[in-house]
Amino acid sequence: VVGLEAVLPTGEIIQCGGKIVKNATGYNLINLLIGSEGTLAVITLAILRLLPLPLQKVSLLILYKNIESAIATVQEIITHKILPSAIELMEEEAIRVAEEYIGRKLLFSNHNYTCSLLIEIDGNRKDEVERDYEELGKIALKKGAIDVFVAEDKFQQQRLWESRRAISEALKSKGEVDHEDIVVPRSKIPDLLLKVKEIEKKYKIKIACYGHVGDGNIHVNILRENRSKSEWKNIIPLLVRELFECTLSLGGTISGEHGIGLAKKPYLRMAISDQQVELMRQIKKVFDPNNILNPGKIF
Ligand code: LAC
Ligand code: ZN
Repeated sequence: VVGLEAVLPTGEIIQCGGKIVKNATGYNLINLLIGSEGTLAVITLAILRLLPLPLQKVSLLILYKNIESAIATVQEIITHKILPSAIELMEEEAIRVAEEYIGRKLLFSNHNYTCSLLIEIDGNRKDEVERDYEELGKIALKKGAIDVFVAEDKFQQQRLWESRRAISEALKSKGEVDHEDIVVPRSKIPDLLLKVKEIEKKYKIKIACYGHVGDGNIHVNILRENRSKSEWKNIIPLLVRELFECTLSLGGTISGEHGIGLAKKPYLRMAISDQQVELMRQIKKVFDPNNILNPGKIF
């Protein structure tokens, strides 16, 4: 985002940035507004810097018997100078629910697997993209993948990504879900997922993970299933706190992309200092002295 027009809660209209690719003029209000969850201003125009679409694109669906092999693959990719445009993790539970939701099986669903990686590689040269996905496939198999499916044509790629995109809605359709959005340094993903598995056992609760493992950002979905509402209400804060403590101790934080809103508000001070919260409160006051934009959110 290189430019914004925004209406302040006090009624003035401000312009930040513009059709320029560089800008170091004063504080970076663009990013402040982008990250403000609608609490500082109403954005009425955004100027985006567009990137040309890559000419070549390939998606790989890789199936694994255990999550450790999937994570080992991710680690190896990161150290191998291959730069996929996406590395997504999908646990079997999440895939199963998505398949049910869209009424169609994912490729390979007759295999016996517990998790998968969906990887996209793009570039402008076919030979380079091919070289990368062949190398990636080799890495995956070396790390214990059951099978690697390469989707070269658009239709197959769309089908794979459609399943991935359906997961969030599909999980919600199954009943109450507590949806977390934690992020850790990419090298800490194995520790984090081990902790999730430990929590799943400890609380005897079903947890389906999926998400942007290539960014260290995992969506942890805790499913209520048949548990009573009152038991659920007691368990969730304990469980979430334990998960967040681990996330923070690994150098991560409690939201990678969804924000704090109301749901994560009780946990904000686990992640940032009182001093920082106070600074943010002051910023909120300067922009919105009457507290009319998304009051009560974040803090
Ligand atoms: C996703 C949304 C929920 O990754 O962030 O599907
Ligand atoms: Zn996401």
